[in-house]
Amino acid sequence: MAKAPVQIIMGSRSDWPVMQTAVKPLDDLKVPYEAQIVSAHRTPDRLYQFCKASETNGTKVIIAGAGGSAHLAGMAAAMTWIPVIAVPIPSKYLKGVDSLLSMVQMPKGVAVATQAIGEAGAFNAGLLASQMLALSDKDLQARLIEWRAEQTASVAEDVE
Ligand code: RP5
Repeated sequence: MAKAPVQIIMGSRSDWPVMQTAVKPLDDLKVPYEAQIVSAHRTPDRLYQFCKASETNGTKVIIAGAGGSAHLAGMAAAMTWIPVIAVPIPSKYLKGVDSLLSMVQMPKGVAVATQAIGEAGAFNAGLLASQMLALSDKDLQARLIEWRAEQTASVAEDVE
């Protein structure tokens, strides 16, 4: 069955409050997505099935959010040629620096597009996914250009 072009995965339901922020730009830009829990260490078989299926089911980009020793994005990127955008989830003790370093320090040969820690990173992940799809979708490209113009127009010059 054909899937939405943007597939959002996260290691735990506890990641959803942060990962929901990725949905905002996707909704604004009318980009279809689906979200589910896939854990690299708790549900490795689910991750394998998800990655293998992604190569033939219409998935265009994967957004992966995880916290702690966050191997979800790297493992996903290792198992599919579909591009993977990573969102480091803030963690209890190390505040997401552990998640960030786990994601951003990928060894040469498997690419992961790591974003900032937390909500800003999740939002930008949705935005980046939209920009990637806009390369081959003129209507989305137009919506993206308009969205950027509105953002620019919303920034006041005055401090008060
Ligand atoms: C990671 O462990 C998840 O991505 C989550 O950020 C973290 C904690 O998970 P829970 O203990 O809240 O399920 O796998």
